Amino acid sequence: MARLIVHVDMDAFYASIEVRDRPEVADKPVGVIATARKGAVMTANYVARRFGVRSAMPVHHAVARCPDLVLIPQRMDLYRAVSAELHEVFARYTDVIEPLALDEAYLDVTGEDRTLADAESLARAIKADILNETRLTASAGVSVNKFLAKLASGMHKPDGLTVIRPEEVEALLAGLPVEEFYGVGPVIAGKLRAHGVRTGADLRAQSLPDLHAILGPGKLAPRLHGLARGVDERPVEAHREPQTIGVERTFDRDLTTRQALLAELPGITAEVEARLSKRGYVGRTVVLKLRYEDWTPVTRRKTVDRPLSRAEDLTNLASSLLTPEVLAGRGVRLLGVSVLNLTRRGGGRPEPLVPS
Ligand code: TTP
Ligand code: MG
Repeated sequence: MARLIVHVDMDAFYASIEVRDRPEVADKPVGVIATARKGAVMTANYVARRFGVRSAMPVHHAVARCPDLVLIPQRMDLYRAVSAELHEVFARYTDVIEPLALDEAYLDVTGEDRTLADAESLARAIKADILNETRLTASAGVSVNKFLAKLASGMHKPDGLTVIRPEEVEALLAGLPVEEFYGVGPVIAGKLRAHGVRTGADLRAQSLPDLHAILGPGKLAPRLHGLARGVDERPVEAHREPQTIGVERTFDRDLTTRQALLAELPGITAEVEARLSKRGYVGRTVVLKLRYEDWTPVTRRKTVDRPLSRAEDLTNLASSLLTPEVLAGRGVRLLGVSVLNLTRRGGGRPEPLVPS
């Protein structure tokens, strides 16, 4: 039975929600920003994208490109709530849902006697439900594996519905830059390009030993050898374990003393404890994260022998990481504590499907 995968990705997610709730900006370029003064644009609506405004662009660059840009501070709780509504829709169509982000998920809709055309109909129905219930548009991609489904969902944004059929794969991948293949970041792309491998067609021309020679002995060579042929066996993982659970707090002003930062820690770690407990995890590594006044991040971590989850323990560890050397005499805009190396607490409740 061939697998049938749908990838759903909301269009300009945060910005679309803000525009939905403010009809007066519907035709204007809109960017959503973090509340910190010197943040970057989190995302922009498609009107703003025509001016070149992009996610992660510093606000002043965005405004230079698009002087009429309407800047709206983020409302993360609202985006989480909308994400939960999306997951209610998904759950009507399949139990096998892998969230990738608040606005993005893979759905495995494989079924006895089901064809790609059936999966396309399901994707159309999912998009219609989402539009009815949230007044937002999604783009969906439908194909026989995760790589191709995700590629498809990005092909006709916004409000796209794209099917990639096995017979179309070779022609479609031939012209694709290597960066677009799953797992190829800037470093890997550099290695490939240094060997003249720039496109999907170049990639497909490499034998597995060729790829091993370029990329080393690991799993990457066989993975790319498969992807170049449209093969991707990764399952849709409905209960993927979270890598990290944590809380960050952005301040309205710079905190300049260690004392002031220490005073913020208990509130943050109490929330981390609540999140760990709700999701049923404990962890062995505590990460302290700061952003200085210019938004440069710095992190420090410590791993202990026995898993932790209590706020008091997290506060103690985080305090010990908050050294004068880390503070460097600078103002701090953001403070965060997260826990990694997570394991399930004995008898903990299962992981919810919606990421937090
Ligand atoms: P994306 O799905 O990457 O982007 P998008 O939904 O805004 O636009 P589209 O999918 O139509 O291209 O990310 C989802 C949300 O995640 C996005 O609305 C805002 C947030 N986000 C950031 O905060 N910072 C980032 O750098 C990116 C890429 C996204
Ligand atoms: Mg999106």
